[in-house]
Amino acid sequence: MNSSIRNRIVALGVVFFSGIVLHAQPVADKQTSVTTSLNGNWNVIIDPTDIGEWRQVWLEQTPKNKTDFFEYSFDGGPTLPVPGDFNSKRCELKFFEGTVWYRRQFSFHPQKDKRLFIRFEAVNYRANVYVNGKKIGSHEGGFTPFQFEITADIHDGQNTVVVKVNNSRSANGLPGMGYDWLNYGGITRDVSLVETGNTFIDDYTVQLKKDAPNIVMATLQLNGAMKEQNIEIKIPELKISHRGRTDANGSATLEFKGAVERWTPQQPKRYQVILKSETDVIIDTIGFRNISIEGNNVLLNGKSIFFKAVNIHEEQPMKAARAYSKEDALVLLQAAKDLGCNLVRLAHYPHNAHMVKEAEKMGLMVWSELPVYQHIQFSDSVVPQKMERMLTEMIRRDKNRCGIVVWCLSNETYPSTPNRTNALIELTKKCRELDSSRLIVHVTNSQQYEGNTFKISDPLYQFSDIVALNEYIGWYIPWQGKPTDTKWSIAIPNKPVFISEFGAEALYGNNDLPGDIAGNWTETYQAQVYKNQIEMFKTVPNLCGVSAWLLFDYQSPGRMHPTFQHGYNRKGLISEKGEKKKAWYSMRDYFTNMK
Ligand code: GCB
Repeated sequence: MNSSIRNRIVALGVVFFSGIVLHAQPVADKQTSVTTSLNGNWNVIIDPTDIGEWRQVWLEQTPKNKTDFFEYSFDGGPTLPVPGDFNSKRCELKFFEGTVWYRRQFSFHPQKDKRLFIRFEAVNYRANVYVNGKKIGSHEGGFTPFQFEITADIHDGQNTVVVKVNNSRSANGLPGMGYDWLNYGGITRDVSLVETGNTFIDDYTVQLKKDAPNIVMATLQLNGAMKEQNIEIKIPELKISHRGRTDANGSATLEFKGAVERWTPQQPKRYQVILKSETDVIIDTIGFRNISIEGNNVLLNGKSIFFKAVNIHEEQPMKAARAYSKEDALVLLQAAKDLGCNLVRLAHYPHNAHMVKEAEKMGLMVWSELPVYQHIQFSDSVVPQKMERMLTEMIRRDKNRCGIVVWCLSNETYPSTPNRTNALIELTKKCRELDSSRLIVHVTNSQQYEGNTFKISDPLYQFSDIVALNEYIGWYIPWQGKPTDTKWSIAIPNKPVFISEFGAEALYGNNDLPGDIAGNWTETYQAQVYKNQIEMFKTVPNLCGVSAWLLFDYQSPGRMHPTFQHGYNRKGLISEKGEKKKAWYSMRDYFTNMK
């Protein structure tokens, strides 16, 4: 079920929930879905030895006889807020990687001819879900939504959901064992109950046909017994109303003319779109745009565009916590806007839906990425399956968000890892099958930099719409000549080139030590790296954009220098307290002085 919209039709009908009565008015007919939030404080059991599995804590047993006892209980223990990571909430969990059991009780009155789903916007990393003592399902992957139907498992009255959350790393996980950010675990995004009619609109796509400025393509998929229905798509502002009928599989594809004003960073125009079947109604806010490659250029709505970008981790720097809310999104995105950006690279996993929606509203293009990061065990047969599932979940959630212009499928994987290139080529094909309307990109760091020349020949670039590379010249690798004399030898010379990461570390306010020594972590050193990089950009053939690494300093336990890092990756242009470093000004000037 597509979430974005159902959240907009929240609180329709009357739902009794945890003693709270939510009043609601159906938008259209009575079968329209009703979403009830399960956010709030959940009881938890912290289980560092993973013994809760053996004790079957989801059964929530309590003594019946005088001689009975059970060595666990949710009652009387701590609570944790949902949504939210657990690491930032209790000091003993700061670096915890293991199991936490969450429990929520709620009261519910099922209605005849309705179906009920429990939906999680994200749980990092593994989730086993139990309703009223019965295992409903499990999910792996920390950054994409999932749901289970619980129509047959719900009671009239009091109900309980227990979720076993485990954020331990595993060699065949995505990401795998090693990554440069804090592994925030927990029920990190919203949880809701979604009540639908027997047959409902489960999925839909509304977008411009590739390369056509005024032809709208729409698909609609019903879920339920009444597969064949009359459907209608309306864009009231344009007085568009287009009718069709779903087939025996509950699917329909429509194509119609629409003189839409296209979405741009300057005018992020979006329209109310209404999708109706005989049993359901969806209302969404959708923008329309075309993104394509022509020769060495990236075109937005047929015009060449330069990506002025910054990388962002999903961390609220001032709270030192996983970002999850609209307010958190606005803090991060406004900072990107202030820097002069027109695109945000949401590194290195799909961020929450608020980030994507708010960026779109503000006129920021979005680069959305899978957590296929560095050390992935591509030769383990389960890894390609996990990649494909995460890809499907990422696209399904966000395919109607026109702000997303790039699906990035991997970051810095190594050509020498067994089965890497083959597995990523297959993933690229799958992505094109699911959505060929956006740019599909792989980021690599496999180039050689010798004698002031970059040599780029990763085989993956043949399958990527742009050549996207991370390079840290001036920081991890010293300059080997004047930045303006840099030479490029690119094995695939006819594609746009994007510098997806560059940068250096600096501790904000650290300006007294000599500024020409990397190990002093000064703002001056970082700013010089930026100035040199900006000079070097002039030498890059077919440059279609650059993305600084990164916006804010962020927590990364592997960054262990006690004076300068203290558990933070200090490559931020802004400190975790919101202070702008010298390099910020260089980058802002570069972006704002550009035509
Ligand atoms: C990279 C990675 C990024 C790291 C960054 C760094 O190349 O893509 O995740 O955090 O370098 O700071 O070293």
